[in-house]
Amino acid sequence: MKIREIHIYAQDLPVKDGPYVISSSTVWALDTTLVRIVAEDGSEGWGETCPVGPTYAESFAAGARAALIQMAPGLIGADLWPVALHRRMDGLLNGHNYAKAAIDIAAHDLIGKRLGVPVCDLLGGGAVQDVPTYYSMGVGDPDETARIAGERVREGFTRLQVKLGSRPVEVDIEALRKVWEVVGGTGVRLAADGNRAWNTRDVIRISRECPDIPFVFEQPCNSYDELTFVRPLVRHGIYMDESGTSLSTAISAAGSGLVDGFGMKVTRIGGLHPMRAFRDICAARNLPHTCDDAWGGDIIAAACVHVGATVRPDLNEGAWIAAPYIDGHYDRANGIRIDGGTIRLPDGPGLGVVPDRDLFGDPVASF
Ligand code: 0XW
Ligand code: MG
Repeated sequence: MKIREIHIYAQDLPVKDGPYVISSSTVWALDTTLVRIVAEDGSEGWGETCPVGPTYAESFAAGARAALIQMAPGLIGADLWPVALHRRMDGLLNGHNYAKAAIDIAAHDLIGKRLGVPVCDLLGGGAVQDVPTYYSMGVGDPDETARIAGERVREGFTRLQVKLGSRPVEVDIEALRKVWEVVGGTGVRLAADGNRAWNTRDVIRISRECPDIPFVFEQPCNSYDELTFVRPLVRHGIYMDESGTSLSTAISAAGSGLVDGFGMKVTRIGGLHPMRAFRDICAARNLPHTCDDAWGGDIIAAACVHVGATVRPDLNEGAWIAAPYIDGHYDRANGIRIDGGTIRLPDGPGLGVVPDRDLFGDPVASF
């Protein structure tokens, strides 16, 4: 199975009821990049990558397209199987996982469609049909955040993420308290996501002032080193998100006991093939993790849900998708939707979604 053509598309995704606010960005619309790969026999697969603005991670939309355009000519004629494909991509460009992920996802979709098997089976086999997800509440007024938290728990979400940071730490503590007043005792799991914003002083303070709230910190500080400093000084678990920039970093964090789990992004780690290895490393160390991406439409959502279906259930912190913030679907019939706190694994081979290509207009580049 070899690549015959690669087409790259750009698509605007306005944020429904925007903006979505996190400590590192306030976003009203996202600029997503889609990839369509055509194999020698004419079969097709789709990939996607969508950084949530230019400041969340070391990635941005135009960078994704530039990296794809850099690699694409050298990928024509390349083998689609992931081991060979990743070696080829690494031989064409150093780093830029988030762009390579779009090719990796398209290759998995194409191979699955061609073999007639869902992507979760290519990743070792799905364990569930209904994949858990979680709800992420943007940085906002503490009372409003608590109100939304209660609503989501009533809808069936079993995990919530509260976005915090980039404001007085007292307000963050107030938000955590108010959320817990509403959802404490429901069994819901809580992540306090600072998205790199806090300094070590504030992380220590939050932990000391909230000993009764069983949240986990998610990426509280900016760097791997800061997480190392703060680790022995807090009572709460720590999950790594933005600092987990590669399989190598994740191995170090898991192997040294730096973290209690991960918020992992399929595109940040380079796609479904490295995500599979990450999943198995976490299982070997009993570390819970999510299978998310930063943003994106039905293609990236389907990729997250397929890998999310293969995670050991007791370690599965959910597949986060941007669907609640997006109007419409690329695939009107089989688009990925949340229902009562879980996401049904799509039927059909490959990713189980087939985008309506007319939505995207002409490719920005074709090879
Ligand atoms: C909640 N997410 C998965 C989506 C936003 O892009 C941020 C991200 C996170 O956990 O940091
Ligand atoms: Mg996070």
